[in-house]
Amino acid sequence: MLNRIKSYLFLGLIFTCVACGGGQSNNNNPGNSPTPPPASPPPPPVSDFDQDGTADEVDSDDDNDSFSDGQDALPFDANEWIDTDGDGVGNNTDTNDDNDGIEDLNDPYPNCDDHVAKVYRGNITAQTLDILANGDYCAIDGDVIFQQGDPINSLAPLAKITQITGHLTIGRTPNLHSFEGLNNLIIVGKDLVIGPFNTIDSLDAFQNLNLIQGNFYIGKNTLTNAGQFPSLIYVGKQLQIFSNSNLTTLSGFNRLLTIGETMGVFNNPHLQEISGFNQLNTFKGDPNFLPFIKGEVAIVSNQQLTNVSGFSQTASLTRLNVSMNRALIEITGFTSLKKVQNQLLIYNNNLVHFDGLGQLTTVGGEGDAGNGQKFYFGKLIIEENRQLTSLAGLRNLSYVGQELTINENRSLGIGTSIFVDPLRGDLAAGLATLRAMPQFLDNIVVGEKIHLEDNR
Ligand SMILES: [Ca+2]
Ligand SMILES: [Ca+2]
Ligand SMILES: [Ca+2]
Ligand SMILES: [Ca+2]
Repeated sequence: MLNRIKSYLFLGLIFTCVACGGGQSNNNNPGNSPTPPPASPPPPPVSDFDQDGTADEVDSDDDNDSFSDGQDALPFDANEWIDTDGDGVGNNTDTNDDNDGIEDLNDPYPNCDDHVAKVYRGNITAQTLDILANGDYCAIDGDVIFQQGDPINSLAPLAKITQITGHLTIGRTPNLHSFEGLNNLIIVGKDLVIGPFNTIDSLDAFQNLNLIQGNFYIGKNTLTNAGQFPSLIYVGKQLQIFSNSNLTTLSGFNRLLTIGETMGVFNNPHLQEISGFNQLNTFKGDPNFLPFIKGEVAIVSNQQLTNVSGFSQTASLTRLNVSMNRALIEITGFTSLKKVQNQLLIYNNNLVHFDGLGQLTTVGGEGDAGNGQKFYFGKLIIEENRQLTSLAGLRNLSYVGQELTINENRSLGIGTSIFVDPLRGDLAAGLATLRAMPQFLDNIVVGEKIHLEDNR
């Protein structure tokens, strides 16, 4: 190959000379015009695995799965990033992550091969943390709790821990400046509580956290972004993000599939944007409490929040509550939401529109109360959104079980008032009026109560 390159260079030199005038006499000899130089060899094709326009050679995340190549066990497989046993099969595909002979489903410590390392049995506190540094442990059967002024300054002794069966609580530890040390944590068996903190500004160390079987609370911290959690697929109970004074962005959580109970984002005074949560499609709920199953998203009192986007796969919820976000001008997310079982409440925001909800067809339902009587449940309440000019977010709404209230949205331009409740009004007449209004579908059905007033 080298010789061929040399010969191209040689030929190139000759033809350069001809072109630059050294062969001037040849101009008088049209029969001796120079032959064109051979085409230079085509450049080797540039490999761009994830087709993001950045060549692999300079792309820091070749498969664009949000795990940088250095952190990614399988940097050319967007579905895999951890390979606990290093057998070349990523944990999401591998049915025995630690290759200990026990399948993951039957393995109480699926990422901890007890032939190689041990399970520490007992609770870990600031006083006992050093035990981990001196033993070869990969899991903790107990709680890990650092709080109330514990003097710890490093979580490095936890660096090999993949699983904590109990609670993990870290807050009020004034000497701790990083969560580095939790980088291999994959499973928390009970609650994960992060905060209060004013010494830590990144949650990046939780990059491999996959399952939280209890509640997940991020509260009273000075973080600017409480998002990311690129591995997290499951939160067994609640996810609550609250009172984080510097939080401006809540993004990420894009592999989160399931929240067992409710999700709340409230009292984050500088939060401007909520996005992400784009795989979240299941709120596990509790079949014993039908129809009031759990499964609520509440976004409340975030004073600088301007948009809620994301949640693009959430098809049904028990409750959606977007209230008292005084800067919130639009809801562009929830674009797959078809049904709200118990209550859709959009109250006292600065909303101009909530067009993202345009797939919503149903709020609530009805049941048989006996004696041929029905009972109705489910409320849609859109109230005191003083800048609201459009109800286009309700363009596919066809059914509200119990109550439809659209009230005191003073830029909405609906002059008509209707007040029908089960005791006072004529529901059929109210519905006829409602259906005749241009903003509503002609066939909307409301089971019990209609309240439209003061939407000037
Ligand atoms: Ca690329
Ligand atoms: Ca990657
Ligand atoms: Ca593996
Ligand atoms: Ca195993």
